[in-house]
Amino acid sequence: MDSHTVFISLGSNLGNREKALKDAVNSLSPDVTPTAFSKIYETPPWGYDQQPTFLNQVIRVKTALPPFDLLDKLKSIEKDLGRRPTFRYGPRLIDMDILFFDAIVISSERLTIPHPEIENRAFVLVPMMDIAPDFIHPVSCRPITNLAKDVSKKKIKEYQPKEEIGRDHA
Ligand code: A4P
Ligand code: MG
Repeated sequence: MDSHTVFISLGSNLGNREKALKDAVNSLSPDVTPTAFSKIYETPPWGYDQQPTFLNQVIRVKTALPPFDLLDKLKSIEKDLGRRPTFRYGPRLIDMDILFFDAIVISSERLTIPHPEIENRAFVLVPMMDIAPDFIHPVSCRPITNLAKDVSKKKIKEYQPKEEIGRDHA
């Protein structure tokens, strides 16, 4: 079976945000295997600013699922974790977006790959820098390091996971 390399962005700004990211990652198996994790970042809301700050993370995964099956899997995880429909760019318990899928380009109503807003989102580019700075955007042909130069990183703060802090002091 073909194994694909995929980058997925995780975001949460409601409830226990750190737990939501962790639960999302733990729900991926057995079809989807995480192979790299960025740090977690606290980021100001983008697109609609009257809402709480987000935690964001990007993970690299391996999977044999084709793109639309992976999308269905991510949407069903969002639902299982209790995400309720809100509005575009609005608050959410968990959001899982496919950023890149190998070097595939898809433009359909249900799925656009690469994700169309990557170039405008520091909350995606900063975590991508942690795990794949040399990855080349298959449409613009620019590496992540180069794309990251064009966004303001001022308000993107590294987040200290609370569970790790708890363990350190146990
Ligand atoms: N869809 C198309 N392409 C993709 C893709 N590459 N990955 C479709 C995932 N889904 C994709 O998504 C709506 C539909 O997009 C899906 O049903 C799928 O068929 P959704 O997640 O249900 O709705 P949404 O998230 O409200 O809309 P949208 O336009 O996807 O919003 P975004 O782009 O996800 O933005 N600010 C910060 N700081 N951090 C964030 O994480 N997130 C958002 C949401 C806004 N502001 C944010 C953050
Ligand atoms: Mg989304």
